[in-house]
Amino acid sequence: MELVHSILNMDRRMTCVFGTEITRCKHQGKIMTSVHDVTYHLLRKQGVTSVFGNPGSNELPFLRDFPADFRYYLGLHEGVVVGMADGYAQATGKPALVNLHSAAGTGNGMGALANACSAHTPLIVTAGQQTRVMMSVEALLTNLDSTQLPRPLVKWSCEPSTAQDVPLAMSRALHMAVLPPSGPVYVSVPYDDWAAEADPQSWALFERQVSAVGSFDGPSLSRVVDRLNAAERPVLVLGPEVDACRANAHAVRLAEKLHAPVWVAPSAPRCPFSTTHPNFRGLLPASIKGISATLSGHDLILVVGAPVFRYHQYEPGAYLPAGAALLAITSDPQEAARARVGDAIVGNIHATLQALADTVRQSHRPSPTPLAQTAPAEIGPGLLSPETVFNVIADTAPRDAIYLNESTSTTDFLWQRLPMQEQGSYYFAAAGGLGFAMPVALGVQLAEPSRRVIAIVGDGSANYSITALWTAARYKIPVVFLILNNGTYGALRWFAEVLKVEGVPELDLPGIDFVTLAKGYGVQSMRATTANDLKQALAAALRSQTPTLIEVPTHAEGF
Ligand code: TZD
Ligand code: CA
Repeated sequence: MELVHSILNMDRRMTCVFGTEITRCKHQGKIMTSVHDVTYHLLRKQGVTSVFGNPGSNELPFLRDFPADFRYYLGLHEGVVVGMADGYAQATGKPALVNLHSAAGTGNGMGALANACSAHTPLIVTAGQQTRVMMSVEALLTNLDSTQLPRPLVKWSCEPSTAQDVPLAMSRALHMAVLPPSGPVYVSVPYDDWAAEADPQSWALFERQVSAVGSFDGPSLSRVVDRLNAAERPVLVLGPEVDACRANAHAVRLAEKLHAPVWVAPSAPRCPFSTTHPNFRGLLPASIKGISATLSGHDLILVVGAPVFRYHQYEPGAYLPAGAALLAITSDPQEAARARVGDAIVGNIHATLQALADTVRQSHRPSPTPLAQTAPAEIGPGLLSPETVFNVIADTAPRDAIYLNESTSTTDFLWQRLPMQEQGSYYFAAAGGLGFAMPVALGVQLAEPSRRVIAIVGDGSANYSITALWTAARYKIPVVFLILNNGTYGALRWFAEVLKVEGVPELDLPGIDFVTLAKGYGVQSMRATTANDLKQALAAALRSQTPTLIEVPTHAEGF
């Protein structure tokens, strides 16, 4: 009696929020609300109505009667699925939902999950599990040790112990993904759970708000402000979190008040500071020695929203230049704790940058002089140089274009030549995993329909997620894919020189025709062999409402 009463109670509450769905359940002769319906309603109320997925039998019960106000984006490989969701979540700043097939689908998505984990992307990755009674005999498609499988690339993972716990697990996942430091989480759901009857009190989850506050208290802020005011030659090093939390304008104010030069932290996954601002200096090199050489002469290095530091190539040296102190501000306690040098403060980047920009004293030292303009590249006979390609892009793309970079050997040219002035203008794989740019471009374009997204991708990288082309065509996502085809794994040739390694087999990839591949997946495509061809093709692609692939044969400079 008690139970019936509370179900009816829930029914009344749910009728007002569920509308037609609950009515349909009643027509089938029973008053019940399923875990399925409660979970969709939770997602709806929390603002998550896009699902990025690739289904199998374990996932079909979750996808049953897919609600009309939700959107499902199909990726043909899980690297594309997770990448799309990563781009969507990064560009919206909101969590995105992924649905993968059991262990195999999760495994296929894990390269992309490594990038999302390093980028602190709030992703809720769900995977269908075998039905509960068949899990113990390890029937086909059982996800063994499901909560261990995605670790350490997720902050939290769970397989609810009862069907009634699924909405709570999903609610917890939504909040965990977003709370700082944000990041991916994983929920494995046995497929028979979706049809089970929901806990009558599930409605209490629908509108829960869970948030973290955290700006500096007065004394902590004063200590940082005093150090900045006392410094004679301060420098700012800005990381991806500044762009992710949309604090770009506060970073500009801080740099302008301090008259400080600004470097972008190494291996940058995002662009936190306008590359045309007079204080902008460039992208820091990714080696210990290179960073201390570049920052030498400064007495205080303020790092905001980046680890100290995301090194790549090993070139030993002093971790800091002589006479320099370092102070880092990050939202990630792990980043703060693992740095080898300097002090660190864990806090909210947006609030902190705002407070610092409001509070530091206006400096009277000379402000940094703008960098000299990069000379246009010489256009000689033969294959185009990457420098020319970037000049053409800079001349042709709109001011607020969004760039995805996965042309690994030309990253320095990109940073020197492409103007990136707006928040959210640049994305690069935060863990260095290839297969990033093409799917992430799709997610970013879905999130930013009024801006143009240009994915600049090497011929090697393009193959890891080539099926993103089909998804682009299927949903008419008008990304421009620019494939720089130098016929080789250029970055590995460069690295072989750094490591003094000779005789490595198979670094070249001759004979891939991207124009034909694109056509096969339903994407319009062309090959551009001169600067003029490229300009025409890019301008036409940017006018188009559908995706375009432009293949540009380039020479592999220096290899
Ligand atoms: N596999 C994955 C998933 N991620 C990786 N980073 C690599 C392999 C190793 N790798 C790099 O780090 S760069 C690179 C590889 C294979 C070459 C990429 O070649 P490309 O670009 O044609 O895309 P460049 O400009 O020729 O280097
Ligand atoms: Ca290449």
